[in-house]
Amino acid sequence: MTATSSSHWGAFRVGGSGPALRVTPRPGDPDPSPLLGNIAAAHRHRSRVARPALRRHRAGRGYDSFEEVTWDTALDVVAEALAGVPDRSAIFGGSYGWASAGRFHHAQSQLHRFLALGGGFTGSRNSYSLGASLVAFPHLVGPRGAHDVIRAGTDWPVIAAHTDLVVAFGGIRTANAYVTPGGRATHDFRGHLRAATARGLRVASLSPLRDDLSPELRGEWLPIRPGTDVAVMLALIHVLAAEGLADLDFLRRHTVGADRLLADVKEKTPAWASAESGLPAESIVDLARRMAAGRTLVTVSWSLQRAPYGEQPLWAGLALAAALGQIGLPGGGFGHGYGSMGDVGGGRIPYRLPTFPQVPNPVRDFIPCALVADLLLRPGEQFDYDGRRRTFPPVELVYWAGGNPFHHHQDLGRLRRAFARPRTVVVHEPYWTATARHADVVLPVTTPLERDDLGAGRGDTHLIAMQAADRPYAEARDDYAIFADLADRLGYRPAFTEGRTTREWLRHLYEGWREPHGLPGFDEFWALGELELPGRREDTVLFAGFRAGRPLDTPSGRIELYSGTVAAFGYDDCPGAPTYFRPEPAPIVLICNQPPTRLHSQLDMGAVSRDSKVHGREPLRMNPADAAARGIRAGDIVRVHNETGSLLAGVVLSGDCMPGVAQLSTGAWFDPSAPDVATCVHGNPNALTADAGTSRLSQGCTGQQARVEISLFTGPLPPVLAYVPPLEFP
Ligand SMILES: Nc1nc2c(c(=O)[nH]1)N[C@H]1C(S)=C(S)[C@@H](COP(=O)(O)OP(=O)(O)OC[C@H]3O[C@@H](n4cnc5c(=O)[nH]c(N)nc54)[C@H](O)[C@@H]3O)O[C@H]1N2
Ligand SMILES: Nc1nc2c(c(=O)[nH]1)N[C@H]1C(S)=C(S)[C@@H](COP(=O)(O)OP(=O)(O)OC[C@H]3O[C@@H](n4cnc5c(=O)[nH]c(N)nc54)[C@H](O)[C@@H]3O)O[C@H]1N2
Ligand SMILES: [Mo]
Repeated sequence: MTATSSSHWGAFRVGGSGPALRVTPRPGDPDPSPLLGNIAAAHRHRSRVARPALRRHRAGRGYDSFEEVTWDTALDVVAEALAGVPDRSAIFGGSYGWASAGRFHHAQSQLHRFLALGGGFTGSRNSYSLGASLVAFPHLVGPRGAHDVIRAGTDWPVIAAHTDLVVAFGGIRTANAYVTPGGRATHDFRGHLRAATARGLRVASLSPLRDDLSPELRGEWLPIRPGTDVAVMLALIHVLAAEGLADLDFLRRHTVGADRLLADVKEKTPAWASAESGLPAESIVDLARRMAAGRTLVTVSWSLQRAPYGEQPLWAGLALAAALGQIGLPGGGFGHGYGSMGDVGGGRIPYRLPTFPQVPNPVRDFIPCALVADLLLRPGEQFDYDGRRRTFPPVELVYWAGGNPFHHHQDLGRLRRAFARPRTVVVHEPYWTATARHADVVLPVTTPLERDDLGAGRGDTHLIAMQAADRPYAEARDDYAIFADLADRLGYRPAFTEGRTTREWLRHLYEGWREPHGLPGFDEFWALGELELPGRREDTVLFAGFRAGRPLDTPSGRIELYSGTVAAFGYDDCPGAPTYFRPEPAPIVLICNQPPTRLHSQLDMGAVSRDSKVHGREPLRMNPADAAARGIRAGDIVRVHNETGSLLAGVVLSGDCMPGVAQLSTGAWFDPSAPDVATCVHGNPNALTADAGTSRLSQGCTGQQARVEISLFTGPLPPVLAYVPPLEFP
């Protein structure tokens, strides 16, 4: 029997079961993701959580082993712990993370509904992906404009048809575009790139890594030191202004703050930007001229804002596009995140997809998500965020379902100290992740292969019937079933379930949604396995309406190249206009980007991810000259270290890294089992990233870069214990 299913990296078919489970791509997908190769080996991997488990209280969270208990015992413990926190703001249920594809079983939605109906919880806002963008853009282009920039940018077919030159700060990475939250049935990204290239599109990729430019694209790599993009952007505006190539009419009619900007860039010469960025001054002058000579799109990848002062490259990039005057023209102007995610420029469906309903959270306290360690370490203290001072509530109970903070957060040593604080930590997980190891109660949950669901992502082509392909592993249960039983113990099961089983919910969500679209009934859909989403559009031109005269919802109605609102906040780390902050010097800047071999930390034990490791450690790429200067050769194990922490990784030499830059993707399972050797012996870069926000404006994640030294490691190599369930430890 074959089942249809889906993941954040695409839809697929499943045959067989248990260790013999086989995954094949969805037949209609022209370019399926290589990440499908991780699924089979992970399905029944030993790192699955088999039964509910309680921590044996000995050395402290993250150091202890666990004891398996019955579901009744575990649920009693969790219900009692929840009932023991009458002040609901002391329950932190932000639970940031991607969980799995599937519109009903989405773990955060399940948790948030459960906690909100029980009286509320302290939540979290924004994302690690777009921490600065989600707060800054509403000031620059208004809330509606921000939504458009982030969620409804110019579509790829429009770019393919109109754009001559893409100036891509942070490049356009193929590996990232396979991924879309909720999934994508048809990976058309590389097809669009090939069509655009065939029509003549060229790309200038400004990035520390050569292979940030997809091989389907033609153009050049302009190596740039991390964190210096704003200097180059301002110098490009300098050249446009000095050579009479800036569109002064556009600036006057559609922006505020242009006079100030033009005065400010007088000093920002190409020679100055060259000294900052390492890019030759002639390249900057030449690029500015080429930008003005045709239809040009300035794009800033999401990675640029996941760094200190991450608001600035957004603002300066927008200013550069404004100076060119092509904002609102087909294929010209500004873009954000091309090559960051598959749904950017990837079309839209002009209606909502079926979604598990939420209820309002009675608690008003929240944090921007990347302040989680501060929340736990600094109760009662204040923090700045978007023009307000707020207070961290005291937290007694942390509830996480569908995320892995011991993958995603910075300075994991500090996070360990933070997780030692609350009275209770509850985690739902299919796998024994580092986060599960830092819990008191671990509840084993199913994967999408073990339950029915509906699958589709933003701008998707199809709705997928995600059909259970195998029995749940051991005693694993759905998040939904767990919360239903907890709600029962706490006296609100009917409110949580509305009397529906999972199958009844799926039917209910689907039937309530499909009718206006003239789609078949649930049983027919389920038997078909998928259906095409009607009315899909791929013709969006960002800010076309604005150019035609519709004001933005900023205070001025225009693009704010100077924001009086932001200026009035008085933040020295985010003033009222785009500002260059010189990055701290470092022997090596470590780029901690997204892994091409998996999604974040998910299925790190899968075949594609495991095959990439060097002596079982995460591969670290570095420039041959930097390696030679340190006596390091390909295949060596190195110790990467700074004042925050250290890790072991396996070396790959590559001229694709510019000198002074190394690259180590996120997501190797955090393994602090040999602390005398390194904070993480497996190669999770968050062992040594700094836990600091982008600025007081957004407090976004800055994990994309770390400043490190790299040394040859010659000691005895400790084993990687990250996948060994912590049940048998002494
Ligand atoms: N240094 C550095 N750090 C970064 C970044 C960076 O650029 N550099 N990027 C950041 C970004 S953009 C992001 S989005 C984050 C990602 O961080 P996360 O989203 O936290 O990472 P995932 O590995 O996807 O974690 C999802 C977890 O949910 C579990 N899970 C899957 N399905 C289910 C389910 O149905 N129920 C439950 N209960 N659990 C489930 C998985 O096993 C996995 O452990 O990382 C951030 N961290
Ligand atoms: N395969 C795969 N795809 C994914 C994910 C995954 O885990 N795996 N995660 C998804 C998620 S949640 C997100 S948010 C997106 C993230 O999308 P992005 O944030 O755009 O992706 P990254 O791969 O982190 O970074 C892209 C590139 O930016 C470059 N870069 C870093 N710092 C600088 C800088 O200062 N200046 C310049 N010019 N370039 C810089 C790096 O060379 C890096 O390779 O990816 C998504 N796609
Ligand atoms: Mo992300």
